[in-house]
Amino acid sequence: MSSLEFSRRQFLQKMSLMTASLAMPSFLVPREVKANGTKTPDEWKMTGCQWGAVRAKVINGKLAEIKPFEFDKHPTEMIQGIKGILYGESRVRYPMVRLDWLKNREKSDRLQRGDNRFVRVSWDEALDLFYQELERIQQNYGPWALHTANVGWRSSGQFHSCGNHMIRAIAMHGHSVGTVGDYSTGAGQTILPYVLGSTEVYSQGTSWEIILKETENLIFWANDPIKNLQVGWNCETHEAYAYFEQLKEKVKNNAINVVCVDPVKSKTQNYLGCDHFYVNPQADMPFMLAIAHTLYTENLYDKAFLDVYTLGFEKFVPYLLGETEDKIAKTPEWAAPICGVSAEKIREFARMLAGKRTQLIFGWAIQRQQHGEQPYWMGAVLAAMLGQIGLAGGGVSYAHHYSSVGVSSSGASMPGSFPSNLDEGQTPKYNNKDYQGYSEVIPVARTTDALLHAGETIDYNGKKITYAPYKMAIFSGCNQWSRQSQLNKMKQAFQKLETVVSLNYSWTATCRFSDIVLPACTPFERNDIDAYGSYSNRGILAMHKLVEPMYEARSDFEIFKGLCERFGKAEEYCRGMNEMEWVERLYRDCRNANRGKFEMPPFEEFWKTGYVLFPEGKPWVRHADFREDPELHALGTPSGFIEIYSPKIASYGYTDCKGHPMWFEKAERSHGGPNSERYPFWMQSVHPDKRLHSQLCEAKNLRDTYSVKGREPFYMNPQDAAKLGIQDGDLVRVYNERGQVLVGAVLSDNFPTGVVRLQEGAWFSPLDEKVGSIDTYGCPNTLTLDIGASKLSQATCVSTCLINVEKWQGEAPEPNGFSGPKIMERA
Ligand SMILES: Nc1nc2c(c(=O)[nH]1)N[C@H]1C(S)=C(S)[C@@H](COP(=O)(O)OP(=O)(O)OC[C@H]3O[C@@H](n4cnc5c(=O)[nH]c(N)nc54)[C@H](O)[C@@H]3O)O[C@H]1N2
Ligand SMILES: Nc1nc2c(c(=O)[nH]1)N[C@H]1C(S)=C(S)[C@@H](COP(=O)(O)OP(=O)(O)OC[C@H]3O[C@@H](n4cnc5c(=O)[nH]c(N)nc54)[C@H](O)[C@@H]3O)O[C@H]1N2
Ligand SMILES: [Mo]
Repeated sequence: MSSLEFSRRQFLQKMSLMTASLAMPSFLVPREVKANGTKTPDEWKMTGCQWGAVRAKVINGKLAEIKPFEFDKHPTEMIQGIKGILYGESRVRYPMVRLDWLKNREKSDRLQRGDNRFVRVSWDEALDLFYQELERIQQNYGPWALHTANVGWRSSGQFHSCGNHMIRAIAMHGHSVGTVGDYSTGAGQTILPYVLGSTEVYSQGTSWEIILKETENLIFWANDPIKNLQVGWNCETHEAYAYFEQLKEKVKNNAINVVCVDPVKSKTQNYLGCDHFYVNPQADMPFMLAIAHTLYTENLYDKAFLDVYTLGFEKFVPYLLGETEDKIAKTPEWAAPICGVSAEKIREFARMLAGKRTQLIFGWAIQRQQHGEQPYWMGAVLAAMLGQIGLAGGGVSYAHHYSSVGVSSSGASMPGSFPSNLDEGQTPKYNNKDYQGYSEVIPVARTTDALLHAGETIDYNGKKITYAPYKMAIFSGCNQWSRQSQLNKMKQAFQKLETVVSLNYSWTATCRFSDIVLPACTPFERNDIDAYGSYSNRGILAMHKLVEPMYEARSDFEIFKGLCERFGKAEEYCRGMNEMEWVERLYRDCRNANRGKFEMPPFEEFWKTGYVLFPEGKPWVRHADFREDPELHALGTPSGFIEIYSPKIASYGYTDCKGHPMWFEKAERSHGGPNSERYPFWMQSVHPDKRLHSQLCEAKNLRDTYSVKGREPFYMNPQDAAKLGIQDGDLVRVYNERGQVLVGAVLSDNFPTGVVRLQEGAWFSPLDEKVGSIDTYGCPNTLTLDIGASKLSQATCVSTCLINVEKWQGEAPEPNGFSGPKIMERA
């Protein structure tokens, strides 16, 4: 029997189990049921989002109930936030224009931006204003003056994916300044192509079946998959959780050694009941170097592997032994005071790694710090020294916490998307490509610096970038005033902007700090199609419109079509097709692509059923082909081998990222590091447990389950709290020289002393528009540091952040972020 047949059979068994144990899919419920007076079959619609596929009950045009799709055995509570988004107070209801901007346009008083005073205008007026601004910018300045900001986590759905609509429509009009990189993995995705030949962070990883079977030491390094697998880039299946159940069982039976290397006892560590290995924040590098030192000096490393598969180990060893400039041997004794782990424990850890089949699995927060490239590079070096890269259940991964990576791929083709680029032969209305010496792109995390240091040139990944002094910016599918660090600095930077346009369905801080705000639909107010499973390619999902667009909301497609109409390019933009024609086209193209491999029903049937599921793929080992034949399957690095030393990076001559992985001190670091006397706590701003970044923060029904006195929870160690007279549930002020937030204390032993947590994505809610005013809900980026990780990646450094905390005294201002704009009469 071929393995494909085998997996098909498994799949069928799985499906029959599923239908036996769960309620029948509603479209199969016979008509008679209706007569019994129970649920009307067509009340339940199928849709999905990054939090999973759902069935939704709609009564009289209103969403009444949400339940997970039967295939999803590990749904997340987040889906209950859908109602909170649709019907919450934060909806953008109408096109809105900032009071003073409406009066004075580009000459408006920009100090008022963020005071949240807006005037309601008609759609026609809003789109005319938007269009006139594009004209003004292209005519008076040129492409360098317009910034089309990098799209963020938008909503899933292949047709309506809003960033594509913005990018294509703006490109129909003229050129602009874009971005490179992303906030998630800026440092990792830049360094790893030099080291392992691909970004690794967005790659399929060794299948969980194989890890469960072969791995003896499973190390979750700076990683919290149980928390982070709740969401996916496309509609999430949550299949990976089934393997975590098995893993938990194995841990219980002592059949595997699982260790979480993390300052904090994570949700994953608590769930698995596995070992927790504490390391000081931002101090993984000294720990890792000392492990390498031990492996080397105790002869526990795989010389043969290094010889055959890697380059440059001999250039790295002198640094390890203290034979280079710094004259410091990277011994466990050297590392211990920095990383907070005793020399003996470091040695034990190194010996443990070397003794068995070891799989290292890194999360991403560890590279969202200053010099964030180093621990990733060093992770590959450690794995190379252990010699197990490409073996079943061994080696290194940088993605198993993300979008069900490790669930093997069905191999089916997934639907394409609405194009973000112009079609062949299409040209913009203004085809001016003269950037006047400014760069066409900026590293995404440097958008604030670009405004404040316009005209300056910086290093970036072997190139030079000259910041364009852009005058107008457009944001869609991202929440710039949530994701970017050091928001008080951004308040200053935004004063340089003449015009800011935002599209959203919720009135985020980004809307508040804009001039023109356009109400977009939620994904629950339009029809779409999505991939089910971002890496597993498990199936294809119909996203049925649940309710009609509320208030005056329009889909991004309709909004940008309306914009393109104003310069005669609407037909070109939409290729003459409407929403359902596009959805059907994307399905049909996908069906054709799968012909002969996977049969798919005709569109009408798919749309009625709501989904197509594909059988599981074959388990797979990452880098196995490279191990088998390193010449035939050479890596994408300059040499084709794993580069422990990179001649290319060394040739850039950067002081903060050199030819091999190294320890660099941070601008600020807790536990005795720089600035820790003044600000004794390291603040981590990890990804939220019950949100997707800032999405769902506005869903009050969900927010009420975790907020403290209406504020974002601030997690800290009980002893630290006791010393400061802080009790669980107290309001506290958290501050540093960059800002201050008002949040609610939650005391927990999961947090060691000196470590606190404020989750990413808490809505920025400054008391007023002035620089420095207190944030009344608690966005961590009010406090984080806005510097580039290094000259190599220029990535975000949100994890390099120290703060202080005190109990709040007296009256507290109400949280002001969720209630939309202050609606004014036209001045
Ligand atoms: N302190 C700190 N900061 C961080 C991080 C951290 O760890 N710590 N992490 C960083 C990371 S990894 C990331 S990925 C970023 C995330 O940053 P973002 O990607 O900006 O985060 P989201 O909150 O998902 O923002 C998406 C926005 O798109 C809107 N939206 C959704 N669907 C649609 C649509 O169909 N049309 C339109 N027009 N709008 C839509 C949503 O309402 C939401 O406001 O944050 C970064 N910032
Ligand atoms: N629920 C939920 N899941 C998500 C998201 C979400 O918003 N909500 N966002 C998705 C996105 S866009 C991304 S980018 C990923 C983010 O994925 P990650 O960046 O991997 O996730 P985080 O939760 O920020 O951090 C993971 C762990 O790293 C630890 N850590 C932080 N700093 C250090 C350090 O210096 N050393 C060590 N050893 N450990 C450290 C933290 O304590 C935490 O347990 O998550 C994805 N999944
Ligand atoms: Mo991310």
